[in-house]
Amino acid sequence: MTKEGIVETPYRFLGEVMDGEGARFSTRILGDLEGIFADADALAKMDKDTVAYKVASIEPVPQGTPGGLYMGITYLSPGKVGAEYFMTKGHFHSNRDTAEYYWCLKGEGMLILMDEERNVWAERMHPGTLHYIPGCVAHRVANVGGDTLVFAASWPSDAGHDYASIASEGFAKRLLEVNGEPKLV
Ligand code: M6P
Ligand code: ZN
Repeated sequence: MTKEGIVETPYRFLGEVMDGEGARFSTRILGDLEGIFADADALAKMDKDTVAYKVASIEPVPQGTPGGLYMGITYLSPGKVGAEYFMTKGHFHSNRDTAEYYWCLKGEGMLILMDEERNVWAERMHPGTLHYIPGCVAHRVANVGGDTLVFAASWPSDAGHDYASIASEGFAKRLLEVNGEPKLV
C-alpha cells in the first residue's frame, strides 16, 4: 500500500494495551495446555475453560515475510497446576537463529530459556526488565506472582513458532514452587 503525506498512525501501544490496524487477539485456555504441565492429575481436576493467557499482536506484514517485525502483548493469569506456575506453551523459532525481545510491564514472572543442548536458565521478570532472547533458544514465561503478568514482545515476521519439539521433549527443567519460592527443578 502506497502512502503519502501525513497519515493516521495505525498502531497504539499505551500502558498495557496494544491495538490498531489488523491487530490479532488469541486466547489459550488450560484445555489448550494439556501435556505441558507435569501434574496431569491436578490439571484434570481444574476447569478446562480457565483462561491461562491472552495475546494481542500487531503483524503489519504476512507471517514469513523476511525483514518485518511484529509486536505483541501477553497477559498471563496467576495460578498453578499442582506446584507448577501457569506458563506459556513455549517455543523455538521455526527459523531457528532469529531472536526476540521480551519486556515486562506488570507483575512478577520468570522467563525460562533453553538452548539446543537443553541447558536451561531463567531470568526474573518484573516491571522494567528487558530480556534479549538469542536465536536458537527456546522461551517460555511463568507467572510467579499473585496478579496477571503482562509482558510485551517483538520478534521477526519470519521467525515462526516451533511448538512441536517442546510438545514432545518439553524443557529440560520445570519451574516449581518449592517452600513458597520459584525453583528450577
Ligand atoms: C509472546 C511472543 C509470541 C507468543 C506469545 C505466547 O507474545 O513470543 O510470539 O506467541 O508470547 O507464547 P507461546 O506462543 O509460546 O504460547
Ligand atoms: Zn518467540
